[in-house]
Amino acid sequence: PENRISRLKRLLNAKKIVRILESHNSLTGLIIENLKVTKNNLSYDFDGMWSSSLTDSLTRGKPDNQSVDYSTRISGLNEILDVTTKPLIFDGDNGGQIEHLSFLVRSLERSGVSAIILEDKIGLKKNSLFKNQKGTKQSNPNTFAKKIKKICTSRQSKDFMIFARIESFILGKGLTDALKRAEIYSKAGADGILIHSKEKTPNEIFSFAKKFKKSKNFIPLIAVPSTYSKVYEKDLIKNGFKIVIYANHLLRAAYPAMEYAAKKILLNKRSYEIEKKISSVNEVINLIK
Ligand code: SPV
Ligand code: MG
Repeated sequence: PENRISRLKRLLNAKKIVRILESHNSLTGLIIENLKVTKNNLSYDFDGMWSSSLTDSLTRGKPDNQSVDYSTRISGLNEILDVTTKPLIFDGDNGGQIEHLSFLVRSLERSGVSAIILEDKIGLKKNSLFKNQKGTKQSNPNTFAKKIKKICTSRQSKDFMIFARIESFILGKGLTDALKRAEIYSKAGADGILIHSKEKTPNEIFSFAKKFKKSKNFIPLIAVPSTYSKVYEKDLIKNGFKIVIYANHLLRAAYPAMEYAAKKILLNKRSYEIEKKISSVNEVINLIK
């Protein structure tokens, strides 16, 4: 676990951008672990995994509102960690009660998780990508800063990181509010800032980055380009981002493919028609040696 925890910090120091992909089970973890592509004689792979509250909930048929508790999520991620070596970033939602945080951090560190991301929202959790954010409330920044401090004092490993996720843009609060929070969270000890957005373009997160880069409290920035998916990593790098998280793509790939196969079998009353679109039995039985 110690080696894996430190690996993310080492990657942050060594790479222009750290590329993270969502993993919701061991098989998806293995894709991230093993996949390499070559383009123009250069080889590319993913640097690590994102344990997403959204896909962890959906795979269990539950909404992304903390119906799936931390124990269940940690037992799932331990299965992923059993068969992989790359670092994992944990989506901690809002962290729950401050009094419970040190136990969460202990469990994550014991498993070898490299970082937790906490979002500055309060009350019943609702996924940030929903259009309607009515009833969603943002925490008082100083109250949220106490959670950051709590994690800093609870962690055993100096390399376990806490990233603060700012939801100001999601809730329509704007740039000034986001920047004020970034200063407070950075001073509280956050190792990085996830500036979240559900716009179609990265304009608002780039305007945030431009201003925050000038601050003496600047810390590395994290982007989650789920809605602004046209953005290239090179543009994120240019704007000061150090981590990109592709937060839900393996689940979004798997679900329509599985539903399509099920539909084909139902329509044809046999499985022959789907054979060419799916892995052969031979491929599947040899997938894990
Ligand atoms: C998740 O993947 O669970 C996230 C990112 O928190 S988002 O779905 O954009 O809220
Ligand atoms: Mg989440």
